[in-house]
Amino acid sequence: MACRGHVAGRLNGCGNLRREWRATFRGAGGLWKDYKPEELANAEAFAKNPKLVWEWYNHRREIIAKALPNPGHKALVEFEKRKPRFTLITQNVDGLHDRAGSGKILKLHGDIWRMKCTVCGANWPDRRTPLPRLPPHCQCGGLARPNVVWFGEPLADGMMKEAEHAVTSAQVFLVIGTSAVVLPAANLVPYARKAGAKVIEINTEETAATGMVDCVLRGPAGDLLPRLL
Ligand code: BV8
Ligand code: ZN
Repeated sequence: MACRGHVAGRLNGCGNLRREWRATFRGAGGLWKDYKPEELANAEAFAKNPKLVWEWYNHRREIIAKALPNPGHKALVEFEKRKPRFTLITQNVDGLHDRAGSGKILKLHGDIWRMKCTVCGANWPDRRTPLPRLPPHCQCGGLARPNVVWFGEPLADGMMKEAEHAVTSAQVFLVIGTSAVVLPAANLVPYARKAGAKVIEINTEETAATGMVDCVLRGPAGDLLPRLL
C-alpha cells in the first residue's frame, strides 16, 4: 500500500518495546508475584498496599532503565524530522521515545519516570533506580504515586481531545504494537477511520483493530518501521 502525503498521527503500544507492560510480568511464573497488571495498576490496590504497588513500579523502572530504544523508536524520530505535522501518541509509560529523541509525544497513560504527590498534587521527575525508600514521599511529606493513569482513572485533562484532533486531521495513522484493547486509547482507530485517514496496523499478530484498518503490515515494528521511511 502506498502511503502518500504525511504521517500526522500514530498510536503505539508496548509491542514497540517487546511488551514492557507484560515483559515485566512474563517472568518464569508469567506474572509478577502472581498479580495481573490490572490488579496493581489501580487506585484501590495502591490505597490498600502502596509499598507493594511501588515494588512493582520499582521493578519495572529497573527493567526499563536497562532497555534501549529499538530501530522502531528511532524510525519514529526520523518520521518526526521529515513530516512537519507528525504526532506520536503512545500508551507506553517507559519514556523510551524520549530517550530515542522524539519531541512531540502525547503520553496518554503518563510517565513512569515522574511522580505525583497524593496530598499537595506536586509532580516531579525521578529517575532513580532502585528507589532508595519504598514508598517514596513528596517534600510535603505526602505519599507519592507514579505519574501514570491507572485503570478506572481518566486520562489527563485535554489529552484525549488532543489525540483525537491529531488522528482526525491525519492523512495516515499508524497503529503500532498495540493489542488495541485498552480504552479510551483504542477508540482512536475508529475515530481516524471515520475522519478519512488511511489507517495502517503494524503488529506481529492480529489485534482488536485489525478488522478496522485499511492496511496490515504483519511483522516486528523494529523491522518494518525503518522500511517505511
Ligand atoms: C477509564 C499505565 C474511566 C499504567 C495503562 C470492560 C470493557 C472495556 C473497557 C473497560 C472494561 N472495564 C474497564 C474498562 C476501561 C479500562 C480498559 O480499557 N480496560 C481494558 C483492560 C479492557 N480503561 C480504563 O480504565 C481507562 N480509564 O476508562 O476511566 C473514567 C472516566 C472518567 C472518570 C473516571 C473514570 C484507563 C486505561 C489506562 C490504564 N493504564 N498503563 C502502567 O503502565 O502502570 S494501560 C497499559 O496497558 C498500557 O499503557 C497499554 O495501554 C496497555 C497495554 O496494551 P498494549 O500496549 O497494547 O500491550 P499488549 O501487551 O496488550 O499488546 C502488545 C501488542 O504488541 C500485541 O498486539 C502484540 O502482538 C504486539 N507486539 C509485540 N511485539 C511486537 C508487537 N507488534 C509489533 N512489533 C513487535 N516487536
Ligand atoms: Zn506533596
